[in-house]
Amino acid sequence: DGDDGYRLWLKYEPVINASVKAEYLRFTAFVGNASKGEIVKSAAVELKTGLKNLLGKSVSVTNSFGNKTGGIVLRLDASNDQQDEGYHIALAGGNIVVSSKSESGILYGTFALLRHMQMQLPIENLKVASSPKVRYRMLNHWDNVDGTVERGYAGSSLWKWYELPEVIDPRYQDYARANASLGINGTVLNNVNASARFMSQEYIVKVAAIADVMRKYGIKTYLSVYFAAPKTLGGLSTSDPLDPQVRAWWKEKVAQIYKEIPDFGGFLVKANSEGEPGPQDYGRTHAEGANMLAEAFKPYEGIVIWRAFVYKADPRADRFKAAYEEFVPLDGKFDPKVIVQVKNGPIDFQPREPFSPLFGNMPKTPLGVEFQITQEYLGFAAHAVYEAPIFKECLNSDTYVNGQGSSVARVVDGSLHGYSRTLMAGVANTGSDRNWTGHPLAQANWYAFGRLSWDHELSSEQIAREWTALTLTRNQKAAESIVLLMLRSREIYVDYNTPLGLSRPWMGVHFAPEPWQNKGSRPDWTAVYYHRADSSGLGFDRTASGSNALAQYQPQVQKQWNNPDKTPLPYLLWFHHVRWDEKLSTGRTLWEELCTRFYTGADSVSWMRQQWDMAKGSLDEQIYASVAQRLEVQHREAIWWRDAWVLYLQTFARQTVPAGFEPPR
Ligand code: GCW
Repeated sequence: DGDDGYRLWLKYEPVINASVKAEYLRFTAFVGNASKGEIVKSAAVELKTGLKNLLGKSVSVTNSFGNKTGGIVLRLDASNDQQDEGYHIALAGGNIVVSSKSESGILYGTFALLRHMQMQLPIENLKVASSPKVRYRMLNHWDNVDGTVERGYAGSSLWKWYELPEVIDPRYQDYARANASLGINGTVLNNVNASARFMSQEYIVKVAAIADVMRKYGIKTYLSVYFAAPKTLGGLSTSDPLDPQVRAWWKEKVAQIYKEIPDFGGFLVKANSEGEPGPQDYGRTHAEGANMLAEAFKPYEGIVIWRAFVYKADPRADRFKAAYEEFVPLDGKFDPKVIVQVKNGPIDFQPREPFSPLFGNMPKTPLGVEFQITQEYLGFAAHAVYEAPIFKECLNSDTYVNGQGSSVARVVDGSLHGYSRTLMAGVANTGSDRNWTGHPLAQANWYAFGRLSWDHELSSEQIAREWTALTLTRNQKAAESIVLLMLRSREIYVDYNTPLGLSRPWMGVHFAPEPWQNKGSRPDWTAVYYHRADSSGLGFDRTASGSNALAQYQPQVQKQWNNPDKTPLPYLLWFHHVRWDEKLSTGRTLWEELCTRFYTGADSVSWMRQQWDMAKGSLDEQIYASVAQRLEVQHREAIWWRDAWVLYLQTFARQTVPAGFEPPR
């Protein structure tokens, strides 16, 4: 029977390495679990299932293991030197001992042990100590009440609102397992373009039913809120955050939620952004809006996550600068329960962006990072783009706010400014498709996000290797060629899609190339706003002679990017308007370099197809075929992108395609 991808990286396939198997069998006499807690219980069940499949052995779970040896012991241990959710795995007294201060830590340690076994790694000298670097590690679902998913490409929503709360789809639990196995501890169930309906009692009990499942896996449930709900749902005449009645409404609302969901995680808010209501509708600031909600959470553990994704419909403004301009002046004004959630880049999840200049510039406000796992600008579920390099590129960027070494990662993990509430969020790519993510390789992006939210120091390559081994194949050669494909996939995509720092050549559904698009309902919703092609050249001047967005960065960062001759090519057109005939560091002119990227990018998709084919025979046939076919789509569309750009830019550059490249069709 074929593998339909449902089991993700938790396949628990039989261990085939005989000596490793023999070693593992020495520790499968029992699973010892002295705790009555439901999260540890989930860990024990997971071990039982895992060992049964990995080793073909039924293992019993016991509460009284006394001096028994030859088992796996799950132990709560208050003196553990790891953080609350951290864990130790060690060989001790003839057992494998997974210990933590918390139940969640035990669950994470258990999954780490199972991962180790799935990878058939030796157990002798096993000694792991691990703690999460970030406290709130969460998925954001852009799922709507009607079951659609905004920017979702893997079917419809996982949440079946019309059946809840009575019907509990078993898939909720598998979703929770998959997330917990990566260390994800929070999920926002609904779209940030939020329906007020989620604040109704009818929906709160539905949400509570999902939260009951999540809780057993250490995952807290959150909701996105519609800021104008007091008016639209509560019947008040205003939603002004300084109005006492509005404040009372939210307090009651939060209390009502906690009655049903005692461990409710909190709210995520998109306010005064892309038409959503917010405090500015009443002349109030983002801080005043956020603090009102924070006040409602005072009696509880929950938090308020306030998004910084804002920009104005002003044709003369530079959208790049908007979030910084609105939020930096508010630094120090937010309630301690508020985290401001910042997209990795200043614009909007482009295939490549410089890091957002907000990072580092709000030292008194915890800043979380928001990555987009779903491939809105990365070819939907048809193109293979491994995203770990995108996430890492942002996290590794140096903001220089406290001198060299002030990476975005250190802002986000709190070590730079001493935030204790730290957050990494990923916009989910999951849906009702049997394999969760549509494109089989997109599972790796969910996996990579989760692993990095636990430990941002893991490398893209290490994560790709791990995921490939767990999910696709244990054949060394096949794995090598897949990992190489994955690691190069992002640069290839950028080359045929938005090379040299171009951005947003598409509008509307974000599917097709439309660099010529110059009319939209807003001036900043056109493609030409972003790439600025004209007869002299291409690119957005963000130096002092242009929008001067560069001034939002520290001088050392400005130095990297303010001189067009020295700006690394991947960022060139983000910051400079470059003449078509300008010679670049490659020895080619801008026009020649663009053509080279578009053509080699599109050609490289054939290379990807070859890489994939090398793994044929070492993979499940169904998955092999699904990816092979998607790569065919990708190849066709890469050529489409190439030709659209080249033909369009040619009308400005008025030059032919360099020798050696066939003319566009
Ligand atoms: O990228 C844009 C998307 C919108 C999204 C918005 C946001 C949820 O095109 O679909 O809305 O970003 O992040 O709020």
